[in-house]
Amino acid sequence: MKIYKLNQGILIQQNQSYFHSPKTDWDQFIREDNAYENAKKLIDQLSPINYANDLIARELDAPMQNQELWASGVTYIRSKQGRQEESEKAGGSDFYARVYEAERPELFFKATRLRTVGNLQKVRIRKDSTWDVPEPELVLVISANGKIIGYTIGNDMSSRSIEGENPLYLPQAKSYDGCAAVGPCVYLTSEPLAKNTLIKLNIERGGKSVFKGEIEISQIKRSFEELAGFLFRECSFPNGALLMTGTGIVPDSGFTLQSGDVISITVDCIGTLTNTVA
Ligand code: DO4
Ligand code: MG
Repeated sequence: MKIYKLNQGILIQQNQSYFHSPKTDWDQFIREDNAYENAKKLIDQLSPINYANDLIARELDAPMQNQELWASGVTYIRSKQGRQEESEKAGGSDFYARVYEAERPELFFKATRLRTVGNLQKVRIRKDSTWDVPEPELVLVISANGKIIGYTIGNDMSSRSIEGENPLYLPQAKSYDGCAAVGPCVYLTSEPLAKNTLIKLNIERGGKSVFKGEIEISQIKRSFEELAGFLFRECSFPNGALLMTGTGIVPDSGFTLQSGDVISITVDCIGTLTNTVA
């Protein structure tokens, strides 16, 4: 089942049918452990609509209201390698190897709703950065009690020049206006995702693909429950939280994003998140 956050209320998609609930509050919906069962109950009270595409075109919002967006780091071997390369000169590379193996994962605060955009909106590159990449990531949608209730797609926009200069600059490399995109919807499920679920990235420039990559979520070093468990250890989230699970796709060092690039991230069971670089 897929849930789209609208400017007012939500749209529920079950198979090919859509149901509109204009009064459902996003925070109230996301904070509940039984969001999936609640969505099913809502469907029982509603009639299918035939204007879903129109609603999505006019009203679609990022699937986030008063949730904080957090992110996990160095959860795939490719991220560890990319980070070790970029920080070699600064002498920071050892930290990435250590965090990859450590019991405690790297978790960092990414953004509030203010700095996050939804599907088809513009992500940004910092003006003081010279080397920039998107990070295509599966995002856990977590209830107030710490239960994973669903999944969405995220883009953890990252400045490799700033992070590579000194790992202590991570918050500046990662958090700025337009630094994150999430959407287009939340895939609500009571089952774990299939291990062979693919995260696919395509970057187009002037109508031509300039980078393509894909990774299976089975390649992640840690379980999703472990990441969510660490996040909720000492932080409370009364409206639930979103947690990016890390990137397994890092373009080679010759690649940097440019204004006008179109970034599309696809996870088949969720959809495609598309954003243009401002
Ligand atoms: O260690 C820095 C950030 C890592 C990250 O964002 C990722 O692995 O996805
Ligand atoms: Mg990342």
